[in-house]
Amino acid sequence: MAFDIEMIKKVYAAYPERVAAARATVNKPLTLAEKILYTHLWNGNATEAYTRGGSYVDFAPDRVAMQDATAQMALLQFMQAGKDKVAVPSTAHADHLIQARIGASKDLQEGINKNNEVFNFLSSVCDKYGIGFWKPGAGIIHQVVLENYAFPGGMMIGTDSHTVNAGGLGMVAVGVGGADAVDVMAGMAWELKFPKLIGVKLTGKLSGWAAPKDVILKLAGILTVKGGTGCIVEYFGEGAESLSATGKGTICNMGAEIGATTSTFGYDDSMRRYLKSTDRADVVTLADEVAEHLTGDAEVYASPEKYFDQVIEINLSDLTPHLNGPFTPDLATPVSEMKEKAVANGWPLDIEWALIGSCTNSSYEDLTRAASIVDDAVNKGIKPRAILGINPGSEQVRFTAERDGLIDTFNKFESTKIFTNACGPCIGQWDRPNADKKEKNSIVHSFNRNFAKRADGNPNTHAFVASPEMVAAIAISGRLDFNPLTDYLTNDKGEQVMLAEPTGSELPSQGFAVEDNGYQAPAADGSGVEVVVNPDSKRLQLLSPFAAWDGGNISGAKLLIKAEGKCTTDHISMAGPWLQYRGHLDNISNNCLIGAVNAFGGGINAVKSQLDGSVDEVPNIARTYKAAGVLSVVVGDHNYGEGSSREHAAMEPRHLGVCAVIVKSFARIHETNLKKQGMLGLTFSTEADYNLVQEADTFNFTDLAEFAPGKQLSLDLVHADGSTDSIKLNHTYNAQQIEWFKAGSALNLIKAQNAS
Ligand code: MIC
Ligand code: SF4
Repeated sequence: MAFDIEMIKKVYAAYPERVAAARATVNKPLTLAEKILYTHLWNGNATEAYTRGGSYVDFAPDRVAMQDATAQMALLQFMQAGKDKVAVPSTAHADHLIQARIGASKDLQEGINKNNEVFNFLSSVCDKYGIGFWKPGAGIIHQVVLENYAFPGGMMIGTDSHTVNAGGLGMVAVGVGGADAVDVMAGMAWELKFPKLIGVKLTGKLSGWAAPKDVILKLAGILTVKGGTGCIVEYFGEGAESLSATGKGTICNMGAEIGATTSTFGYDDSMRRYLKSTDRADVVTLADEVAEHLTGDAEVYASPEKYFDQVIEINLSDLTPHLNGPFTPDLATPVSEMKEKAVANGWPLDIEWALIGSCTNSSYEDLTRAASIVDDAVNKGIKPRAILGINPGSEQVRFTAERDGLIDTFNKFESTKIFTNACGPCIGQWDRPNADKKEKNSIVHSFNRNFAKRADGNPNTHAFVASPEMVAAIAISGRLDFNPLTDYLTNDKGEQVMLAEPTGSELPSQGFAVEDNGYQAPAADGSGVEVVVNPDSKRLQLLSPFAAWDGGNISGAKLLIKAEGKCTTDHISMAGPWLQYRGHLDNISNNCLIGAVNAFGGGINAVKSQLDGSVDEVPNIARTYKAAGVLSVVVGDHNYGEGSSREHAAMEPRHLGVCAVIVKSFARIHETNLKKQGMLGLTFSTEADYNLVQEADTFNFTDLAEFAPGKQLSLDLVHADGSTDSIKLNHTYNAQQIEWFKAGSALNLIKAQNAS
């Protein structure tokens, strides 16, 4: 039986009337995304047709999910909101903090020992406020959500950008910062700009080496890391129906890498099969009653160009395996072209490590397809050249894979490492031998992100993203440019052999099994549960409110850093070793912007102080400004804040005295996070004004008192030689968000409202 079935019943019971109201209001056939959005309006039935990419709308998500690295900050904020219990079903998952080193059982125990304080904190906060807790080893948040909580036509938010994975079961699932989660858990509306809609028509059928991953690797190549910003991607067509639910999850998961708000698929038989096999036949029975509403209208899919803002068609029959990277997930290369491209670009061709796992590709089907390649190699007498590392997505997947002999198959390669059911190397939780030597090398993995330093902390590791079956093939060949469709390998008899095409099982033929899934239900009445935060802790710190705006023009603010080029959340607030400080704002602030490239000189983590001309690390300079009572400003390039949902990337600069972040363009979640924390997140009205910003600039806002929706702000850039450039800045703040700025943060406003 599914969790929270009563909630799901209620959602479906409201569907017919709400869809009818939406249809009457919008007055045209509806896409699936619109149906889900309009059935989840905070104010009930639709009374207004919203402008895509324009209207801010209040929604009522059905549930919330958080992972350990973001839940700490989300729950520290929730504890300040003055509520006894969460208002909607919510869960927290211990998955990001466990390091991959030796292998699953040792690593898990070490992870628990090392993070004991944080896990105890999460376990007790969850217990107190009615939140389900998935203990360390239970699995990666998005795999666990897909297996237990996702349901067609539902809406959820999660404090992780890959929450979008649940689109594989037909949800609108959106990654948000912790402050957004706090709103919903506190019983308030969740605000989102009504997204634009991209329709992706999938025709044909995958075959041979092509996998669901290749659909999104190809799409990322077409749309780039910003192409999906502010959009929901809706997949449809006969090709969509031919994909498994977990394959759909993979595609939706990496929608985060094109900046999409989320991605989704219509309810179909693959979802029925997956729901039944994960013990949720009850959800199928309910969903079937409203099945017509859980997919887009036939007219929409027949003439998509009339109903979507953009339509892309991909023929699955033509799709070939891809490798995306290095350093960015949208640099797509068909495997057949890798030889030439790698040589031309000087990418190292030898592969030492090949990693399968992460929330993107750690399903049972993924493991079976990768295992089939290993099995074939073993049968043909081929030994692997690289080490294969595997993180199963959940304990349920791992247990079933073990029962079905898949783990034994992987272990037929002596060097294979089976790591914990956790994020592991995907987020730098990997004690890779010799990574500190910083040698230039390539790795290949089935994850979603490959930003510099992400997996092993080495800036010279070139990481390439591929399907699990391609990762297995590359592990065997040890070559980045290996094309299994054309290339031969030499076996132990000296013969030239080719690897057979992958085969796999969508679902385990004997069903899933698990002994202990790692779930901890919260106390029925948590009022007696005490949550302790040791004041001397290095890892947890209760929050103190940020100061409210004083009503004046911000003036005399100094440039902290002008970041050049890609500046993702990994550059702003690195993960890996820093994950341990995610519950301690002051300590984690020591990683603020340490990965960003300084536009003046190209250095990393070295900026000049305007107080005394010294050059020091970014957080140190920020702290000296703060100590001197001087505000500071961060300037950035395009798609600033791409990647993670981590609100630390907004809270750290805020904590260190940065008042404004001015960039060419923002990634969605990060822009909202800045607003929530009471910062000014602004964009140059003329992109080239970025070039006017000089190293020793002082920033004077001149009309902040007139801060209003849709009205530009004016800024004087005073240069060191005394000259001034006056520029205009755009913003997307609505009236409510301006109140957050005025109050010092959205949380300050909630607290004030609760107190009154
Ligand atoms: C990631 O993949 O970058 C993370 C780690 O899962 C983040 C969340 C975080 O930083 O804790 C994400 O994607 O939101
Ligand atoms: Fe974890 Fe990686 Fe997925 Fe983020 S992308 S949730 S770090 S597995």
